[in-house]
Amino acid sequence: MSATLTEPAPPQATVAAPDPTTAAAAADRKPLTRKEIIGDHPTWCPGCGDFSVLAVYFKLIEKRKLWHEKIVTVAGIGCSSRFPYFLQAHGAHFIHGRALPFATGLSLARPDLHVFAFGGDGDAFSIGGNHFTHTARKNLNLTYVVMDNQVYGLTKKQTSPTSPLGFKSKTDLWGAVDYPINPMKQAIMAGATFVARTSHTNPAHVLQMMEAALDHEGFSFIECLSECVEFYQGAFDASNPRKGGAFNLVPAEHDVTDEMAAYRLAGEPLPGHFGIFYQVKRPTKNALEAKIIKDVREKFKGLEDWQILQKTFDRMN
Ligand SMILES: Cc1ncc(C[n+]2csc(CCOP(=O)(O)OP(=O)(O)O)c2C)c(N)n1
Ligand code: SF4
Ligand SMILES: [Mg+2]
Repeated sequence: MSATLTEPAPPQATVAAPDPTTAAAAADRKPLTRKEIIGDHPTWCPGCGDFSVLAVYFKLIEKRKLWHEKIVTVAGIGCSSRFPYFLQAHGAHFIHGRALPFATGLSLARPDLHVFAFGGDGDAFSIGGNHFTHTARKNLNLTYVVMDNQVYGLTKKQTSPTSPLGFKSKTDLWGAVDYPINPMKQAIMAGATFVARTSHTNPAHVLQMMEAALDHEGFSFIECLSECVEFYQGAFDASNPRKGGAFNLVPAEHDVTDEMAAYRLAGEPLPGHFGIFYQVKRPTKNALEAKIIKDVREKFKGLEDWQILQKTFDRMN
């Protein structure tokens, strides 16, 4: 079958608007305040860990002067995935498990933006498990924060892929029998180039991890323990000093480029350690694809993109 492309209509003449993103304009511009970016009133249960993550995201936007035209916030489906509703900003509450493919398209099409994806353990590792692996290995330039509560919260307590063995839920009345996924191991093994762990109980640390993720070029993954007070209360008490637990930082001597060392940290039982487990540099899919596009345009100088595409279709006939 052959495809025939027709010449697109010439672009309409537009009046150039002043570019608010130039360095000079940016220096004068005030950061967005929480008041300016807060959207719908969060509908989470009182005490839900997700409140803390949202508050930190507001802080990040303000602190790092992330203006509306510079970021997009996307999510799948779940309590945690309601995130984009609670922001007055560009974003999408997408299909269950599909936040990452949506974010991938955005990241590739608009390399000038920073794309943040938020979601839950079910969204990320059940229905979206396949997408997680491939987004990580492709090293897309975006940040993914998984608010892990070890349960399906929105649908009222089913076993999630991170629920521990023995966890009693509406789908495992006698206790979970399936061995849980370890998100940190999963991310390292899949090829993520930035892998960090934090907890909603320590907002300053969440902010630190989000800033480091923002500064990382490539796929940055943060597992944020976020308690579901309704359906899995006390799940992370062992890591909460206010509940007698311990919030241990990754040891200073840990080498973040050592994959095996990161894997060992990831294998520790609760409370484990918090911080950046793994961080390496590898070319992003964004950069690799941009180079292919540039080279092809140079090779076919004088042709429009659609003509290059037509030529390719014709050759494949
Ligand atoms: C295709 C599809 N299957 C199932 C559902 C029902 N569903 C909605 S959210 C969810 C799981 C949510 O769990 P998680 O991602 O851990 O988010 P949480 O609510 O815990 O934050 C499920 C199974 C759906 N919306 N779409
Ligand atoms: S059900 Fe759980 S995860 Fe959902 S809003 Fe309530 S406390 Fe948070
Ligand atoms: Mg969950």
